[in-house]
Amino acid sequence: MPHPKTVEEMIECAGPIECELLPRLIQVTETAAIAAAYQMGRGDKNFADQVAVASMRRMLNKLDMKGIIKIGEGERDEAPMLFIGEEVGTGKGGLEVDIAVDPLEGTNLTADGCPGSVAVMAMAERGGIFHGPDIYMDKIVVGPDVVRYEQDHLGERIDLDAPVSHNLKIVAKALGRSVEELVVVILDRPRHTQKITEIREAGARVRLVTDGDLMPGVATAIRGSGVHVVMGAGGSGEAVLTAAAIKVLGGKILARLVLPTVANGQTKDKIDEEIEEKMPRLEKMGITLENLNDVLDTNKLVPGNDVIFSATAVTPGHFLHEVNLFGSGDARVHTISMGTSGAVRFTDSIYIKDKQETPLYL
Ligand code: VTB
Ligand code: MG
Ligand code: MG
Repeated sequence: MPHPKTVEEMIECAGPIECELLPRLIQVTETAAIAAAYQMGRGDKNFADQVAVASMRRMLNKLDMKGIIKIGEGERDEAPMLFIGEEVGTGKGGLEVDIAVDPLEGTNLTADGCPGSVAVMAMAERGGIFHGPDIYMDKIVVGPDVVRYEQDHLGERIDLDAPVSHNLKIVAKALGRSVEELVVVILDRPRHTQKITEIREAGARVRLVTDGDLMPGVATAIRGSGVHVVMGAGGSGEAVLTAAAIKVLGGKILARLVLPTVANGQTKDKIDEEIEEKMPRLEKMGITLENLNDVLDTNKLVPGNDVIFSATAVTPGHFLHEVNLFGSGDARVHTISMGTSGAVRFTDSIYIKDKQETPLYL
């Protein structure tokens, strides 16, 4: 797409999904986040998830589109709703969209009242979102400065298979700082012990998170968020959702599917068992033992040209405020949303039913 010269031209560039569905998408993540926020700190992660899923599904089914869930809550038999393959929307209008959802990313974080949970979703035209299995993806996520640096310095590239120190040196140079000044976010899991050691030995600082490596990935593309790189194996759905935002914001994600038994260092027997159990299903999605290890870049994860993304915080995030509840269901919510045209919005929405009862606060 040629670079538009003015904001007016930019708005003209927006595709039909961005024009028609982005304003609605914001409401979908907002309402799911509000539903989840009522369950914050109650120690019941499944119920918190359930109310977010139900809310998201109700809202999605009001939208004029033919939507198919490509990244969802799991397979039809294990997930009662928003399962992979579920059709959503009224079916009216001409829009055929692929959808990636994580109605409550960070269920434990919500149940414990800890920072980092969001309701999040992306859409693109049919075929625009990677249709992959719900296993892990190992990944590295960096912001747009790194992409520009790579373009200007041929041969210096982020590489999923390169030593951690190689990648961190490139990020440091791209950001005009030293490796010691970088912050790398990674899930605190035994499977990452080696990688965490390598990051520390390379000199960078580590921010371990108990859950939620999706929004830190988005944060790499936002200066001032305090996150420069995300590494490690997390959910594949989370990686695809990260890719949707990163595609719009101009950063870069490299990812590779990993079987949970492999990621978590199980014995060969356990790995073989998982291969036998999972491969038939994966092969239906075009994933074989030969291509399982391929590196997928941003465009492979989200090939769409009319991509939209929205995430509303439930609990406080790196750059979003938590949901505030005040007075019989009234709420204030903070969302980041964006579309391929390049329009990125931070919306601070206040829903008040009775203006006499609930005054507006700054
Ligand atoms: C990952 C991560 C997510 O859950 O999927 C994680 O990407 C589950 O990992 O952000 P484990 O199987 O190691 O627990 C999240 O942290 C939250 O959905
Ligand atoms: Mg989920
Ligand atoms: Mg999740």
